[in-house]
Amino acid sequence: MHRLPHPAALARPDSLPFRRIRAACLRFLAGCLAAAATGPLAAATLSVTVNDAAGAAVPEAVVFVMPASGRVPAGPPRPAVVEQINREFVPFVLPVQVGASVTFPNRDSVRHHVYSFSPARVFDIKLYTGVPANPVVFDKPGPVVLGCNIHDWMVGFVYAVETPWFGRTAANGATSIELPAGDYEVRVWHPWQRGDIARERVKVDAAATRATLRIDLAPPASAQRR
Ligand SMILES: [Cu+2]
Repeated sequence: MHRLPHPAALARPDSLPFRRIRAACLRFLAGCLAAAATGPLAAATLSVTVNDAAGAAVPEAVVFVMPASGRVPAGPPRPAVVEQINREFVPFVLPVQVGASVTFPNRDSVRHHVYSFSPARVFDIKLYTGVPANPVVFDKPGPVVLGCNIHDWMVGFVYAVETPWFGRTAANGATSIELPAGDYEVRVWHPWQRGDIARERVKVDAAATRATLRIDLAPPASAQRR
């Protein structure tokens, strides 16, 4: 037999109705705090499109964003991977934050010998299959050209940037970067670009912000990838 709670029970702090009301109030307060957070440091999305001089989409461009304040948040860079698949580097271009570890797993049945002579990072992973024991740490900013001693046509790039906010353009020339609202300079790097890095100042607000940058490309004669 069910009994209704005595009216006095409703007023007790540990009664079920009271706990429900308290929980609803706490949810409301949490919502208010979240709404108050949409100030200058709210998360925002910056969508960047990269075109060439003829207006065509440029895939595999590195887009990175430097804060006008010069301050980037502390924290460990994300580790990354450059695979070797069908005797090619995948991805062709990899952006990383300075200090990031990159592993170079060989997914082929043949051996590769990955190396770089670039000033930003000289290294050499001698003939290997599978996953090398030690990652390579990219501790200086700038471009690093990857090659393979066995397969002359294999070429790839790691580009180390001094910011955690970066992306690589997809086939449509676009990438999106999540970052706090604020003032930034957007920069674009591509291995085939002519001239200096493309730059543009943008103000990113809580709504989606868009920027389109144009770069001049000069693909090398050997750009025909296998
Ligand atoms: Cu190789």
